[in-house]
Amino acid sequence: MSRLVVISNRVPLPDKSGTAPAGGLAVALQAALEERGGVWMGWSGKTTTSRERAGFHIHEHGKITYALVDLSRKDLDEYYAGFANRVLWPLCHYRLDLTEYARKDMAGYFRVNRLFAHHLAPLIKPDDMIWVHDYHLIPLASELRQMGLKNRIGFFLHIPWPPADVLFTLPVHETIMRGLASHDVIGFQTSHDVENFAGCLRREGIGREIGKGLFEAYGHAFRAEVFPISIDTAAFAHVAQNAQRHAMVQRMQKSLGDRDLIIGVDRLDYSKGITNRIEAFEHFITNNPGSQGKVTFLQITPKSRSEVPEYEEMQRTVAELAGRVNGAISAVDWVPIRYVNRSIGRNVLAGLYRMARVGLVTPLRDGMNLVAKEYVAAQRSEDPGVLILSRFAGAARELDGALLVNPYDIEAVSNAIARALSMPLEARRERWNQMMPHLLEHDVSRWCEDFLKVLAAEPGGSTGADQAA
Ligand code: ADQ
Repeated sequence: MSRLVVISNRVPLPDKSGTAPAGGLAVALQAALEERGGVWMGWSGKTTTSRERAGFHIHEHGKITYALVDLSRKDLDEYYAGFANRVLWPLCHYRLDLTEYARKDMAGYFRVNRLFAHHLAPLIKPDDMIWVHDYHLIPLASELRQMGLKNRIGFFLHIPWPPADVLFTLPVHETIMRGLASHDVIGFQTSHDVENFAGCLRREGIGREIGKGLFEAYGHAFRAEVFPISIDTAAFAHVAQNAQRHAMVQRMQKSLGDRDLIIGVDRLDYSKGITNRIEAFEHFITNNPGSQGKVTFLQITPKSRSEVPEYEEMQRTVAELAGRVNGAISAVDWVPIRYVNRSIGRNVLAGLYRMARVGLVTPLRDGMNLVAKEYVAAQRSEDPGVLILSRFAGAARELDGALLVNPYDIEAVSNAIARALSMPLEARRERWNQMMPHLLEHDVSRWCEDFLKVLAAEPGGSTGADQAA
């Protein structure tokens, strides 16, 4: 079995006891690396103050070598906060209004990818399989190819891929497409993303589909397929079953009394539709006066990417909106929205999902959305809650027992809340049973195995045309 080399922007380094941080993706990739032996490389999370570039640290844990690169402030500003998070992230989430195409950020993005390639290349053995993760690292494979590496290289995109008209607003879209085409396998979350990608190839005559899921571009053949990411379903369900023992979960239950709980859990991000969601809840609660005092909406939202100005501003907007709604509707003994601005441990989170009659997951655009899957996995089989899910989340393609909504349509979401809260037990069980067996079978380990199987199997390679053309 070949060794595995994983590259992602951030690396979940095990703590001193060797325990990997919690989280399905980290656990699944760690397991795959333990089994095969290999390397996990990425940014160390540290910035160097010295003008000299990039320290490089190696840590060995069992069969895994962690290779961590420090970045300079300039690198981080341009590569991470700049091009990755102010260009590719909004672009892939269809937010052209938020993209900022600065030439220096583009240059920084390609420079850091080259830097990663130069650190990584000496660690690679000829039959290693390389698996690159996410939009921060699209050009890495083409850098490695230019250095002469012939290894199998796969790429998984965790976020959506946009249609051609959106992508082509990016001045360097051609280099980005060439970067993607340098892989042997590209994994997307949904068939819509693959269709969009194929459309981008076709539109400018960059490439074409030469077989089912097999493409050719720049003289290189590669696969582009759907691998919907998932969670560690059985383990998460188990954590949820035991969460009642947790003091914080008990306190929450007590403070809730016999009110129904609606839960929303998202990183603070404009793609998650948090303001639309609060407006939909406000619409529901003002138009259903009988529910006033009987329903609590808990929105848990840790800050993220505060170095990007849009996120700072959003922080204020969401807090003000929640405050305004509460000010207008609260009673002395009831606050309709509880807005919590921090990260919550997995055990408590699982317990809160389980307590909630409704999981309100309404992103405006989302690659997959693991919160939707976690909510389903945490439910009681004998009395499950109802998932309300945006049709624009990748998860909507799998979770057919959810109430699917258009998150831009405030009244429709409000109606879905009313429907979910009054749904009879039989209907709730039926819907949950449509989803849970699928999630148990298609968990994150299966996702990891499926991707690696395709990466190991497909020949791909040169189609004879000039790759440098
Ligand atoms: P994210 O945009 O981060 O991921 P998501 O898939 O929902 O979105 O994953 C978030 C994770 O963070 C979940 O596991 C959730 O439990 C956790 N989380 C969120 N808020 C939390 C809080 N307050 N406390 C503790 N944990 C919290 C990107 C893409 C997604 C894609 C994933 C995986 O944007 O579309 O599903 O990668 O590919």
